[in-house]
Amino acid sequence: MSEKNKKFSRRKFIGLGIKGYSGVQLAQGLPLSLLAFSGCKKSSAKTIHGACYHDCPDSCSWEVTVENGEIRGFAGDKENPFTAGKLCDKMETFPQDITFHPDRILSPLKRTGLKGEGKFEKISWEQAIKEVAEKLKLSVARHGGESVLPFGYMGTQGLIQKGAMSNRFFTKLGASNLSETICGAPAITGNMMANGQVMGILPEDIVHSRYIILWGTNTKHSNVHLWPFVLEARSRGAKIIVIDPFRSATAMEADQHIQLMPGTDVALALGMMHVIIKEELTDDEYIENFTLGYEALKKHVEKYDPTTVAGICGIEEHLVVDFAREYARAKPSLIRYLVGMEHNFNGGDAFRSVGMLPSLTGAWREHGGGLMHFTYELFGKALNYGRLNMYTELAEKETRWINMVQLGSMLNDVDLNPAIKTLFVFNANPVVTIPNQNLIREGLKRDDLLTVVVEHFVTDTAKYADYIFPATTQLEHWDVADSWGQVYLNLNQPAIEPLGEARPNSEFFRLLAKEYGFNDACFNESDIEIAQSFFDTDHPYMKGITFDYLKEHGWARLKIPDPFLPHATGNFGTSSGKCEFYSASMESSGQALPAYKSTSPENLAQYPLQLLTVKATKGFHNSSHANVKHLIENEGFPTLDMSMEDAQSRNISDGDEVKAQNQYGTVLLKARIRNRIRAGVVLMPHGYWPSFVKGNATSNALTNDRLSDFGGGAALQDCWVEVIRFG
Ligand SMILES: Nc1nc2c(c(=O)[nH]1)N[C@H]1C(S)=C(S)[C@@H](COP(=O)(O)OP(=O)(O)OC[C@H]3O[C@@H](n4cnc5c(=O)[nH]c(N)nc54)[C@H](O)[C@@H]3O)O[C@H]1N2
Ligand SMILES: Nc1nc2c(c(=O)[nH]1)N[C@H]1C(S)=C(S)[C@@H](COP(=O)(O)OP(=O)(O)OC[C@H]3O[C@@H](n4cnc5c(=O)[nH]c(N)nc54)[C@H](O)[C@@H]3O)O[C@H]1N2
Ligand code: SF4
Ligand SMILES: [Mo]
Repeated sequence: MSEKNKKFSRRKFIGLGIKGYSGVQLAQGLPLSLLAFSGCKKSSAKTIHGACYHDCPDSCSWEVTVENGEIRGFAGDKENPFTAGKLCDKMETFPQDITFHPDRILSPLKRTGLKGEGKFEKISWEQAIKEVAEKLKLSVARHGGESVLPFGYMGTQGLIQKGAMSNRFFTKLGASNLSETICGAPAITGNMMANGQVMGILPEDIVHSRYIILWGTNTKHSNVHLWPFVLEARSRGAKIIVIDPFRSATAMEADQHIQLMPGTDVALALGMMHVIIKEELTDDEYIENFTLGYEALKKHVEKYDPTTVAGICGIEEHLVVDFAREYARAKPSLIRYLVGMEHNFNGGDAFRSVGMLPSLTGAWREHGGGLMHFTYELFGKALNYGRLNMYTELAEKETRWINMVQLGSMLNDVDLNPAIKTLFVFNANPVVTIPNQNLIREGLKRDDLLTVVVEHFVTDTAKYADYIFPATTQLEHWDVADSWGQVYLNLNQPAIEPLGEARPNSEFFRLLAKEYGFNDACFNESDIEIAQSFFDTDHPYMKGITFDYLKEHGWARLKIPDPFLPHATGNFGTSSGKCEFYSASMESSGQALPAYKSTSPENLAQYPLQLLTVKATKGFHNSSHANVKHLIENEGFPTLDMSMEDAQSRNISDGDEVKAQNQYGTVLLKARIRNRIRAGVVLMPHGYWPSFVKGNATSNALTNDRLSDFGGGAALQDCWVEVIRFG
C-alpha cells in the first residue's frame, strides 16, 4: 500500500469510529465472535489508558475504548505531546494484529514431535507447571542452579512483565545470569567512558538546534516520534546531516548524507577533532574547566589527519574538513545517536569518540546543543526500582554470567561447566534475533536440554520448546512503562480480560515459584502491588505523579527543570566530574583513548562483501509483528541492497533472486539495486522469521557471535558474504 493510501485509511478509521473499527477488524480476518456489536445494549464505553510495550525509544501512550468487555477503539493518546495521537504504522492495528491474531497461543502446549518440528498438544496449566517444576528440580539437584539459563529479553520492556517476578525466581534458584548485551551495551559503555552518564539533552529540545547530526540512527523508522521535532528544527533553520553507510529512509530526507564505510565512525570523529583543534575551533574555556586529558587527546588525534581518515572511511577528504568546520561553528549544534553504529568491533569507541565532540566545541553550553542519547537515567533517579532487583534479599551466592550474544556457542559448548541444561525463553525470539542462527538451532535440538518458552506465538524459537506457556499481551495485563527515549511515565492498565488461558509473565513465575516450593513473601506480591512500589519515592521529578494519578490520566511528564542543560557547566558522571578525553582507568589495557581498529575478516577472498542486517522495515519490531499477514505483505520478499558495481560484476539485475552466503549460512533474497548502498557493502532488513520466508533462514543465519570492542555487545555487522544469482 502506498504511503498516501495508508494515511487515508488511517484517517478514515479514526473518522468512522466504532463502525470503522469493526470494518478494519473484519478486513483483518478477526474471529466473528469478537465483533458481536451490542447495538441494542445501553452504551457503557470506557477509556482505558495504556502504553506501548516495545523496546522502542518512543514508549507511546495509548487509549483503548472498551464496551462490554470488548475493544471498540484503539489509538495513540492525543493529549500526550510526544505521542501526539499517533502510534507508528506497525502498532496502529495492534489489537487485531497481535492480541487477536488467529495463531496466538491460548493454552499451554507440550511437545509431541521432534525439537524444531513445531508439533505440540494442549496441556493444562496445572499439569504443565507441575511437570516443569519436577523436571527443573531434578536437573538442578544434579547439575546445580547455574545449569539454568533465563533468556528473557526485551519482547516487553514494561517494568513488571520484563522481569519483576522472573528476576526473583531465578535469583532464588541460583540460576546463571544473562548478560543483556545485544542492544545498547557498547553504546552505553562508550558514552559512559567519556561522559560518565548517557543522559544528554531532552528530545523536545532538538527544536532549538541549528545543526543536527543523526549519527547512525534511522530516526524516521526507529524513533518515529522524534522526527516531527527534527522537522520543526529544520523549519526554524536547522541543517540535518545523517551519517550512515546506507541511504536509509532518514538519510533520504537529510540535507546532507555522509555515507561512510561501516565501523569507521571513530576515525571520522577523531578526524573532526584533528581539524577542530588544528583550526582553533575549540572552546578553550570549556575544555579547561570541564574536561580531562585534552593534551593527550590533542597528541593522539595528530595521526587522524583528513587524508588518513578519508581513506579509512571511504569518503572524500574535503568532506572531513568541511564537516568538522561546520559542526564546530554552528550554534547550537547537536549530535543525536542511539544504538545503530554499535554493532561492530569499533562500536564502543564510536560512541566514546563521538560523545566527546560537544565538549571540544562547548556545544553543551547552549539550549539545544550537545548530545542526545538515552533518557533512562532520569527515570532511574525518579522511580523506586527497589522491587526489581531483589538480589540481596534472595541470592545465596553469586552466580556466573552468560553473554546472550553467544547463546549458540554456549548451548553447544561441551566444556562449559555446568552445561546449560534448562533454558527459559520469555520476551525473546533468539533464533531470529541473536547472531549465528544455525548454531543456536543446533543447540536447541539437544535432547538433554529442557526448553521452556513463554510466548504469544509458536515462534521459530518456540518450535524447539518442550513446553510453551501462553503469555498475555499489553491489552490484558498491568505494567509500568519508563522510557529510554523520552521523559513520560506511563501506567498500562488491562483493557480486557486475558484471552483463553493466557497469563502474564509475572503469573507464570509466581506459579512456578510456588510449585517449586519458594515461600518468600515476595512471590505473593501482585502486579498492582509491584506497580505501586515504583511510586514509593519523594524525588522532585515525581512531584504529583502517583499511582492513582496515572490510573486516572495514564501518563505524566517527569517534573524535570526547564530548560534542562545537563552539562552547560560540567557535571559529568565520571569520577572526576569532567568529560574524560583520556580514561585513566583504561590505561592498563592500552585503551585510554578511542582509536580506530581495523578488522580482519576471515576468508575475504571467498566472502568479499560486508553485510549489514539492520532494522530497515517499518512493519516489524525486531522479530515482533513479522508474523502478521498484512505487514509481511507490505514489506514483501526480503531484499538485498547492492551497489550497481557489485551487482554488475556478479551478473545480477534489480529484482533477481539471489543467495547471500558465508561459512555460517545461506539466505535467499531479492536483489535491490537502487543506489542506496556503497560498493563493497550489502544490506538486508532484520526481523523476518525463517519459517515465513523461502529458504527457512534469515539475517542472523549469516552473522556470527563475535563481540564488539566494549560492553560485550554483538559485532554482528562485522559480517562478510558472497552473493550469487540463482533461479
Ligand atoms: N541481525 C540483527 N540482529 C539483531 C538486531 C539487528 O539490528 N540486526 N537488533 C538487535 C536489537 S537492537 C534487539 S533489541 C534485539 C531484540 O531481540 P528480542 O528481544 O528477541 O526482540 P523481538 O524480536 O521483538 O522478540 C520478542 C518476543 O517477545 C514476545 N513478547 C512480547 N511481549 C511479551 C510478553 O508480554 N510476554 C512474553 N512472554 N513474550 C512477549 C514477542 O512475541 C516476540 O516473539 O534484536 C537484536 N538482533
Ligand atoms: N520500525 C522499527 N523501529 C524500531 C525497531 C525496529 O525493529 N523497527 N527497533 C527498536 C530498537 S530495539 C532499537 S535498539 C532502536 C535502534 O534504533 P537506531 O539506533 O536508529 O538503530 P538501527 O535502526 O539499528 O540502525 C540505524 C542505522 O545505523 C546504520 N549503521 C549500521 N552500521 C553503522 C555504522 O557502523 N556506522 C553508522 N554511522 N551507521 C551504521 C544502519 O544502516 C541504520 O540505517 O530502534 C527501535 N525502533
Ligand atoms: S513501537 Fe515505538 S513508535 Fe510504535 S507505538 Fe510502540 S513506542 Fe510508539
Ligand atoms: Mo534494540
